[in-house]
Amino acid sequence: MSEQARFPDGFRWGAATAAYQVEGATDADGRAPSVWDTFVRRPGAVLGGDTGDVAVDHYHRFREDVAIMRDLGLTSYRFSVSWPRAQAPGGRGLGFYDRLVDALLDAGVEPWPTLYHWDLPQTLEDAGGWPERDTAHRFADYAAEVHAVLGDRVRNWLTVNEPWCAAFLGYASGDHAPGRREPAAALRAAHHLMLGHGMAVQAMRAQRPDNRFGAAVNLYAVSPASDAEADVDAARRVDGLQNRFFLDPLLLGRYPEDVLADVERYGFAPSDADLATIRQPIEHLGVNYYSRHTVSGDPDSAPQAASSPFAEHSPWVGSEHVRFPSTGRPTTGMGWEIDPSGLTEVLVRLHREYPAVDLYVTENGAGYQEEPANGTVHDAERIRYLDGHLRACRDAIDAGAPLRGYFTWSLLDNFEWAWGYSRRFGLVHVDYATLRRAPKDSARWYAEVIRRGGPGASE
Ligand code: PNW
Repeated sequence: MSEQARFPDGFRWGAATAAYQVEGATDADGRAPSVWDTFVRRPGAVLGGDTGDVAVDHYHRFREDVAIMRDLGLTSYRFSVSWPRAQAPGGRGLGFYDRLVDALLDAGVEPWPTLYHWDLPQTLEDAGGWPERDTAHRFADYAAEVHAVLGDRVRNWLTVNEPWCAAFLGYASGDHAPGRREPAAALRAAHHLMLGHGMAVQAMRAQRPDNRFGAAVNLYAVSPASDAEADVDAARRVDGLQNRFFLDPLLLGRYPEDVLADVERYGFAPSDADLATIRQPIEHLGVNYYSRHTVSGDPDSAPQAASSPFAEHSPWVGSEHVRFPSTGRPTTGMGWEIDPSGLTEVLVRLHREYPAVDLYVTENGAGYQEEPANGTVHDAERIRYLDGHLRACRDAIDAGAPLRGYFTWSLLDNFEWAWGYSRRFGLVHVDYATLRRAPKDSARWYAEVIRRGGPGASE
């Protein structure tokens, strides 16, 4: 590929996972069930009836996994804390994260916890879940409990992961847990996820003002399928609900007027006091980027399957007629179109249109159905995907975006939500029968990128 793209000194090189996707040990420590433990048992919710009961057993194998990170030369590891595990009786579950953090620090890997990666305690869902305001208060209490234990050793924190997915796949399309299909409730869920973020940052900052806080949002580049008015308006709506509905409250303290108008019939009425809480000063924003949305306003154009193998109900609350026609670009094994230039676009937009915060790509990667050949996964397609997106990061830095680090999704193959174990995102292959880990070609390639400070000339 093209010439060498070196990154600034101090740039963080990481990989990411999430608790329910990797830990397993769902009964250990007196951990109570989360909404995902419940959802995976609903017939037809997850491909193949897969569950996270064992996942890749990271709970028992974390020392081996930390050694892999050290061998790859990762400087940072993004993981999530399971809320029901952390709140297990007697603080036993928090002990796991305490040991994990110490193991990471011993290996010279900076811990980057995310407090909410979709595993709401089932008891809170039974009380109404994220559409209820009380859940935001409970989240802030939980955040303070975790931060009180780990905040002395962990400097960088992320509150919620991808509130768009948690709200609109969880409560509108029903593709993710808790599998509800209630558009008005989904809007309240989105609001309370962001309110929970703001309250959690307040609570943690009160404990340790010097730590660094932020949220991770999933952003897309968005373009209309044509310059027809219906397509341009559909792109505005998708950009509105996917990107600006989260960025504007978090960073500007207001909801976008056009989106409020799009969702008017659902009676969404956030208060100014809540918006002030949501817009806490934050030090960083995590950007999860996978693809570009090309959008059509023509309800007869072909829909592009996105959120689950079963996707039938729209997550696009207030804009249910939007469609995602294929542009013919190559796709990953998820059917998601590959477009690195969209990552540059997203990062540069944040730099130009929003107040300055440090930016981190907190997820970026490619999922495939793949198996080893003679013991190794030769994942040239993943390497090409990652190389292209790292060069896109470099372009964004050249354009002035304050990008400080990059976490690939994922360190290990793992439980891919509604897709079960059928799609693999790892740099490291996991044999699900034996749980044996084996680095793919992409793991060796990434280690070399880190060693050289950027993707090389000789790809
Ligand atoms: C993100 N969609 O999930 C998550 O943060 C990860 O846990 C996940 O494994 C990764 O991306 C790959 O999927 C998403 O349908 C799941 O729009 C679904 C969608 C987007 C992100």
